[in-house]
Amino acid sequence: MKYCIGVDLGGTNIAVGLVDLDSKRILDKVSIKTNAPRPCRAISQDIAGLCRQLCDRRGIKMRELSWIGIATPGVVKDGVVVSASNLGWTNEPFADIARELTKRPIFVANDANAAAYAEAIWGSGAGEASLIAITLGTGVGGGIVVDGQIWEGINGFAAEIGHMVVEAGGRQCSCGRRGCLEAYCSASALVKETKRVMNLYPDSLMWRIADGNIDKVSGVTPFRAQKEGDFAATMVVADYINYLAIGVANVVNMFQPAVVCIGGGISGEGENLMNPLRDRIKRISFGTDSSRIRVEVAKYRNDAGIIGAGLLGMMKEQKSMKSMMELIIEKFAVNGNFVSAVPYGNGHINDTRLVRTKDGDGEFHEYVLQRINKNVFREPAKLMENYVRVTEFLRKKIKAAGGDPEREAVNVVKALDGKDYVVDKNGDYWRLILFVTDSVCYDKVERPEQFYDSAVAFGNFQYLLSDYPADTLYETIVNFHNTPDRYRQLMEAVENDLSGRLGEVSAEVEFAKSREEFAGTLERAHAEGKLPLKVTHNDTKLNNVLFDKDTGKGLCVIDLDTIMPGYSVNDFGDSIRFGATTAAEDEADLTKVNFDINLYELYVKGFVEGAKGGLSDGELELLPIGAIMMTFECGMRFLADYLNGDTYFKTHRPGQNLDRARNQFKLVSDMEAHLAEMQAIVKKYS
Ligand code: GN1
Ligand code: MG
Repeated sequence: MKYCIGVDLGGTNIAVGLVDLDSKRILDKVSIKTNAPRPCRAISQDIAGLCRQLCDRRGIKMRELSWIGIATPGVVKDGVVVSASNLGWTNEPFADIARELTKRPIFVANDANAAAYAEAIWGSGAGEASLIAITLGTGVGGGIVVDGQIWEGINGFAAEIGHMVVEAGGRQCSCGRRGCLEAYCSASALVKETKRVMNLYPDSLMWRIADGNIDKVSGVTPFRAQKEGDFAATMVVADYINYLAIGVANVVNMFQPAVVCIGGGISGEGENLMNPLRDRIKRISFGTDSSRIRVEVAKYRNDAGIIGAGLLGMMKEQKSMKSMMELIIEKFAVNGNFVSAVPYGNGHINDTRLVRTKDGDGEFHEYVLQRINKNVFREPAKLMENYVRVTEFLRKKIKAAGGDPEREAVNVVKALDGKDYVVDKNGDYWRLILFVTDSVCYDKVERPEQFYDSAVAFGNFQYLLSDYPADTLYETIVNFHNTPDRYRQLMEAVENDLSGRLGEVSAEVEFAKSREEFAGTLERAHAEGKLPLKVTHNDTKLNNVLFDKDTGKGLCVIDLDTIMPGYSVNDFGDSIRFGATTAAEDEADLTKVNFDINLYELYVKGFVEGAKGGLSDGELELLPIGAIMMTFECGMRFLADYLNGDTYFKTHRPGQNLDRARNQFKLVSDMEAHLAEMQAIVKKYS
């Protein structure tokens, strides 16, 4: 285990968290009042005391801490707080004092910069070479991280993005100048502008939302009224987004960062804010290729300070991401030299990049590079052994059947040392596969035939593997689709309530509890001999099938990490939960989420055909239950992850796992109501 401590020192509270650097989580935290102004030594003593308290509580020694990182308000340069008006400090050698009191390596940074660092390393910019964070709070904060390093500027007070002028001679800013982004886009500016407009529009819905009391206006007020179509609110929001877009576009034009991350209270508006913002930025930024720059909601909210501070010790280890990619690609037997690596696909687990190389003749070659998530797959070397054996097996069968193994199977590129992967200096495993040229994958069914094709592909995949020696397969995730065990894990998450979110999800927890008995249906059928274990894929989402760009036909099944002994009906079911629906997996508006029985029927037809008679009567009968089971299980997994603080599935916005869970549970209810029809459809095709 690798631990460190992150300290979020604020004008009001000192929050201290014990961070587990392996599982990327805060294990425990404490906080006390700052009682500023107080001398740096007094505050440092409190911090040292809190660190000891946390270590004691978790039974670890202070000297086991890799380091302590501190996020503080004010200007920081080389561990010295040059000035911090909130704390009443000037030129305090904070790092030296804290080091003396804790005997641990100390790193100090400005709080906005630390929050940006949290996003850059573990948040929305993880794995990217550069990130710029903009925090929309009481003020507008900023942070720039390039190649794993915070840009502090020569005086230590970069990056005051909030004090970039977006309107010459515009609104008065608290800094004494006019027209700063902060005067338009901070939460306080938004509230002030909302009130001004409300006074001009006494009929505006915003009055009702604020209970007729102007003092009750918050940053949420105009956004809520705008959603209802209120005219005055629509103006306020459009204005707000316009100025924010100008600010972001300026940043994008200057830096071209891989990610711009928007945090702070207002970012809680989520896609309601982000979609129009992205549109506007696209329209007003320079040049044509800003499309690769991701504008995302921050992953961390209240914990950004603790996590960012905790990660400060990694600054030394973090080298340029690009050169890191280059170093990894050089170790594989690729054609030519590294050109680029850009994020690719929408997987929730591994980090995936599309890599281009260029050979001596100037020809480009494309590959897919993946960092295997060690948190999820405990033994990547064994996983890769499965992966290569299965792909070799499939290639032979495809060739024998007259197919094209280059395009219809996954092709692993070996490392120069003969291994099937490269291990980097952090101990992370990387694998490289050939990119299937002219192929695409889909996150949502766009044409019904696609779904049918994917069914044939997954059915056939099972058929091809039906004589694969199952006992030689290493189990990459134990109890992966053991639904009763997933239920148990959810109850454990409920019990621990690590993130303090239990209060929000009581309805969902009840939903799961009332289906505890159901959760064991497939295990019971297996015990009764009705449902055999087979070699299955176990992650049969539509976006795990590649389609031919030209013909539109299903080409190749990908994402082979979870090939293990399992139930055929679960492979069927996982596809249904993801594809036979009218909305994306994380659609938050449940009125848009409905089970689509026509798509279900198409899938049944394709899957049964693809399996070429390989499904027994018992399996066929249980297909509809498999669909409900996988949807229910996946919902429980999302819910458990939400309760655990979003440590398993990647998230791109706050509350995403909860939305995913609710979405899946909505589908479960729909399917339960259609069970008889679902069964009749299976009969029709068997
Ligand atoms: C994960 O890696 P990806 O995105 O294909 C998960 C599946 C879930 C799915 C939910 C190893 O799949 O089990 O069903 O997210 N994979 C693993 O979308 O946990
Ligand atoms: Mg995938």
